[in-house]
Amino acid sequence: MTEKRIRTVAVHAGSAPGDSFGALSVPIYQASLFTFPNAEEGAAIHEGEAPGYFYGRMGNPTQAALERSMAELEGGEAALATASGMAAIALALLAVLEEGDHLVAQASLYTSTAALLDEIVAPRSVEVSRFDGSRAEDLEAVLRPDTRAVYLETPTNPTLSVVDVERVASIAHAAGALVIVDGTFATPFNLRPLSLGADLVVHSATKYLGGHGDLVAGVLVGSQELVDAARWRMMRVLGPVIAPHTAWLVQRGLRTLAVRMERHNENAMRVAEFLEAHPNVERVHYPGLASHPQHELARRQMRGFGGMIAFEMADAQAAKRLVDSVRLISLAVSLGDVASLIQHSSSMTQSSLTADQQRSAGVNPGLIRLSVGIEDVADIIGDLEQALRT
Ligand code: LCS
Repeated sequence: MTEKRIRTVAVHAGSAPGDSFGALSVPIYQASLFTFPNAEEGAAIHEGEAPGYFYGRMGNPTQAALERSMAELEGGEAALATASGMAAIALALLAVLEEGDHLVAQASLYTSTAALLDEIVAPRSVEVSRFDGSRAEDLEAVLRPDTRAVYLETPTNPTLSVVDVERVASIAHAAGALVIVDGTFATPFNLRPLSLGADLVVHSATKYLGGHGDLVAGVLVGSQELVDAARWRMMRVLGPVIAPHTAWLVQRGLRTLAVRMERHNENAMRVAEFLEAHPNVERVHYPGLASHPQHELARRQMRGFGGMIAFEMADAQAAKRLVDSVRLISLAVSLGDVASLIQHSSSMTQSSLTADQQRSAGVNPGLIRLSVGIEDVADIIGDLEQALRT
């Protein structure tokens, strides 16, 4: 997809169901059920042999508009919107894995995803092996004949490590394994994992896709076959459906995804450069900086480097003092909001990890995660400058 195309797709994708009085914005179908003209048609809709809807857990026209948008933005055949990002991840994994399968997962993952693997997936007879996602060359050694899937996140939460999706996909496919990528930090504006060979992309739409900190949602995108498995085998029995109004809010967020991401990318680059030059900051993790270990890969693989930065202060005390001193930037978890957000990782999003787990995930006591918003970058830098003086 060319530059021009993705900006246009973001604005127009998924619009225009034919019978909505010409409304340019997709209507919110606040309906849990849909009537049938007759028994034969009702049966055909249930069998998936005729287009249409029957019950809100299995789909809704507003949800379908969002799903068409995300499929087009990611370049996938189909999508399934869900009640949260964790629901999308869980449905994707459960749709793909069978008892007795082997799963290879990146060592460093968002904490709740890691907990899903350790506490829900592994105890149900799926063996989980880990590999360092920044070293694609290590993957081959952990793959086995029974490896069903490789699960990745890029860039990673919170340390912004970058995975070579194309290389991982070619190694995984050669061994007969599928590749699932959490693209939350990048969004389809900055990275399109399916075009690099991934089989499924999952997102927390709570973040950049919605973009305004006013909803919780998720989405998975991939082949019709995999998305059908997630919807008909997993959504049907587990039920984490997206509400019609939430689907509408995400769809509205997508309309401005390209302009927001351009500003997030630009602002974060400037903020990362400012932080890297500051004497009180020990280290900055941002894929756009030449000092990032996978900078060249990120340049090759991503349209922009994203709005997320991690940086290290001398210790937990200095980090806490900084997050307590910002005025414009909000002290909060989550990310991808139009407003800038900051958090102290080891005592917040990564607090459920043991000290050892934090260390091996690169979450040092002084680590701060900054979600750079779309405000005037001079004001963001000004706020950090005054907070770093305290
Ligand atoms: N994937 C990534 C990369 C995430 O960062 C999150 C949430 C999820 C999935 C889960 O999505 P949710 O169910 O929340 O929509 N990350 C959060 C974080 O870093 N702080 O608060 C939530």
